[in-house]
Amino acid sequence: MFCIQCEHTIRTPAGNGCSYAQGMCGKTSDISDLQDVLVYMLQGVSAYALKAREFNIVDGEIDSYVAKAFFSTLTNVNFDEARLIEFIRSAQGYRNSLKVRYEHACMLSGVAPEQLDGAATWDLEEDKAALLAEAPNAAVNRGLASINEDILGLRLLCLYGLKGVAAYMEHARILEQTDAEVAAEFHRIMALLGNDPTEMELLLATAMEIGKLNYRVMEMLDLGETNKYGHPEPVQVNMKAVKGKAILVSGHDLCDLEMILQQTEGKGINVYTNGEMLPAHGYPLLKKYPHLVGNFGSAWQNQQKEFANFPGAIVMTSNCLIDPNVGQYADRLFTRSIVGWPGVKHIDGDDFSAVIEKALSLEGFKYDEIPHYTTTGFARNALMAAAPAVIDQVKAGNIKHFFLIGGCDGDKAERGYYTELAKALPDDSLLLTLACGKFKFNDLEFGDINGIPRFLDVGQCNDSYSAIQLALALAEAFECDVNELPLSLILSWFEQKAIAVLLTLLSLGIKDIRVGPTAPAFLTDNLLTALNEMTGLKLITTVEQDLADCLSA
Ligand code: FS2
Ligand code: SF4
Repeated sequence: MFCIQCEHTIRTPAGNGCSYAQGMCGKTSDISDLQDVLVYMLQGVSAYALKAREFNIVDGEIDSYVAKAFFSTLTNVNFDEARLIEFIRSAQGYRNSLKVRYEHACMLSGVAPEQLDGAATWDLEEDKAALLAEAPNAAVNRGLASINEDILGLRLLCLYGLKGVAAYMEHARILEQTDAEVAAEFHRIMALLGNDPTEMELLLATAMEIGKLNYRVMEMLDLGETNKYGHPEPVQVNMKAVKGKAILVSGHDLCDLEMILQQTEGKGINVYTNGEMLPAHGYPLLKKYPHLVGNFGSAWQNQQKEFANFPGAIVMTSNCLIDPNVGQYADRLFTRSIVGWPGVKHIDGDDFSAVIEKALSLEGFKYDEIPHYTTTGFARNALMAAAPAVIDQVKAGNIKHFFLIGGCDGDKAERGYYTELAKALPDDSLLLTLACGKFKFNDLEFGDINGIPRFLDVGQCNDSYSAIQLALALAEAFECDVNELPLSLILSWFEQKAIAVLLTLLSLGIKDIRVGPTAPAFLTDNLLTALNEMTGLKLITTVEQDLADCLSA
């Protein structure tokens, strides 16, 4: 195995990457190798999806399938061999189907079909041993002997960024948002990466194209969520337990939460959000359910302790899942969609009765805890509604700086930086946040500036789209470039969605972003220097230093 896609990756003086029997996330070498085979096979599907488009052959089912299957290879998503083998099997079938249709169209048009190579020609036996035997040919560091590490690093920046895009495409698809042009661009980049490009300029340009593609996908996702559930409104969310039977819903998919809320109505079960599901409380058509009682727990890295203490059923609708056997709650855990863990019950379709039965069979919370609240719901519309007042306060000199501190959470001690930074922000600044990194400080009190809350939770990681809209609106109001605003972006990364969002921000020309707690291990020193020169991207240092630099910029 060789995997280097997340911030947890093993770093040694001899080199970076999880390459032993098991990754830091708990992924076995077999799972890692099967994921490599799947990704390479999907690149072959994309190569033929692209050729087929030359004859206007567009298969929406296959377009959606490629993004969904690719999503299953993100960090902390799918650890189930059988599911991955099934994904590979289907991918091969789809690739063959597109190839036949493409060649038939060529024949009808009297042109010779192009002979593709690499993943597009891969014929695999479908048993596990045969698939694993092919894994070295699919490994993300294949051909390393013939390229330098900077090229590999850029390929991986693109591959991992595109994984994040795929995840958002799948989230958008569930909300009935698909787009054939987006799918075509996605296939183009998938196929390109499957051909192991070696030119640095091409790869850098591709990274920016991935960022732009992701911006479009986040826009689709925003549309899907707001069309279906309304525009989020600021809301206080109780973070303490309420007496009674309970279901905990984690991950990003609002549709799953809605179905669970509908199916538990009148059954005496309280529903809680966890992790990235917290912003769901702001959506009018979700917060109307009185039995959506609050948020339980914090970010993914704490789930083994927090889920073990949750006396009800737990549903993982998407990332981040970690080993449920450690906390011994696997028997009351349910996975959805692309998520999988061997032995954990997977819910296909729309029937959550198994979850409800499990919740009813468990004790639930015995007592009400003293409530403690956080606020969420400052997504696009709420921010835009607040923008005129914010602009007035900026003009009056009462708001002097905006900080966006967001991204992924994780368990490294260095991440305490983000808590300390939030605490150290000057009183005349606003703190916007998003994604699960907010749990580092969203239980703190930040007060307000003449009625404008200083702490603004914009939403999930994909709601970076809303934060970008606010930045653009402020730049327009002050007739300046976004980079001239008193705005500092200080991000925390862990997994591939964060890479996609970072590429989006860079592709929009946003400069001087700080990222931490450590540099992505797949980026070499040369690449970090190049990105710094191009965009001002830099690593976090100390709270005091970074704050001083941000405020003096
Ligand atoms: Fe947090 Fe994990 Fe949102 Fe990331 S729940 S680190 O995948 O997607 O952010
Ligand atoms: Fe290692 Fe992260 Fe890959 Fe897991 S996902 S094997 S922790 S690099």
